Amino acid sequence: MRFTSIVVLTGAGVSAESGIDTFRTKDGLWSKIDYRDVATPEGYAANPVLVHEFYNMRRRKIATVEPNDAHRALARLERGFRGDFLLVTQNVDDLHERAGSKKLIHMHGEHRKALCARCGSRSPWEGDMSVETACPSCGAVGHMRPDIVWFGEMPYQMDRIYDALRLSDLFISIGTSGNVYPAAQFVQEAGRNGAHTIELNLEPSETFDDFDEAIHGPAGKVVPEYVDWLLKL
Ligand code: BJW
Repeated sequence: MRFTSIVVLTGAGVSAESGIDTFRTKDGLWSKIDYRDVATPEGYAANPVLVHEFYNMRRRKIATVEPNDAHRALARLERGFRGDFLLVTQNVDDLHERAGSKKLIHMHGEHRKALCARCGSRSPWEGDMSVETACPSCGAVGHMRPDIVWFGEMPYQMDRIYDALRLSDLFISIGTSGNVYPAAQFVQEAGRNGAHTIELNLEPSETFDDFDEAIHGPAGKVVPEYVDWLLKL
């Protein structure tokens, strides 16, 4: 293996073949609902009932789907690679961990966690949530929200992610349109520090020109093929 440190970034496209909606494709979530209503702090303040309904529906959905070959291939890469490895996902589903990934950061939060806006505690969460839900830590009612990073909020563990990007010699971006920052800038950060950068996506992303190399096709096909090739180097 000629690489010593790999960072993988995944987006909604890696879970598409498992049956999870993407955001910006023709039939994606943002074609059905205005993101300002459900994915901003202002939308939540204006209509928390709508926001809870939106996330309850999506939390129920992830319990009905399974990881696909792309998730499994990334877990295989983590197990088989001897250097430093970090998987950064923008996805809020749990399909990477269910496929076996362990060195993983959910930079945009997780469906299966709740955040108390009053005391700041995070709790594992399985069922529905409402404006009447009490915080398991402080007991306050009416302050529980999905532990999801909305527009205008700071994504999680950015220091750890940028440290890994700066040390990486291979950056792999999978199933993301490159529309949302700061994730859309990771390719530049890794490339500036000398990493080889590759995009694996159904189609050229918004940041396609920033990559050294690209393979376009469905993640369930191109990711296992690329991982097989990497592990044979
Ligand atoms: C397949 C496939 C198959 C389909 N196989 N591929 C400039 C600089 C910095 C920030 C900004 C900036 N300009 C504006 C901002 C602010 C804003 C932003 O980016 N706005 C843009 C709209 C312009 N960003 C923020 O507010 C973020 N916070 C922030 O910036 O804090 C300050 C900060 C600055 C600098 C450093 C550090 C901090 C927070 C962003 C929060 C995003 N939240 C969401 C919703 C919550 C999750 C949820 O409800 O589920 O996260 S938005 C949504 O987009 C979701 C996703 O994680 C995210 C990315 O989408 P993704 O994954 O790329 O999905 P799609 O649908 O766009 O693309 C899917 C791709 O897959 C497509 O290309 C398909 O072709 C492909 N595909 N099937 C392979 N089978």
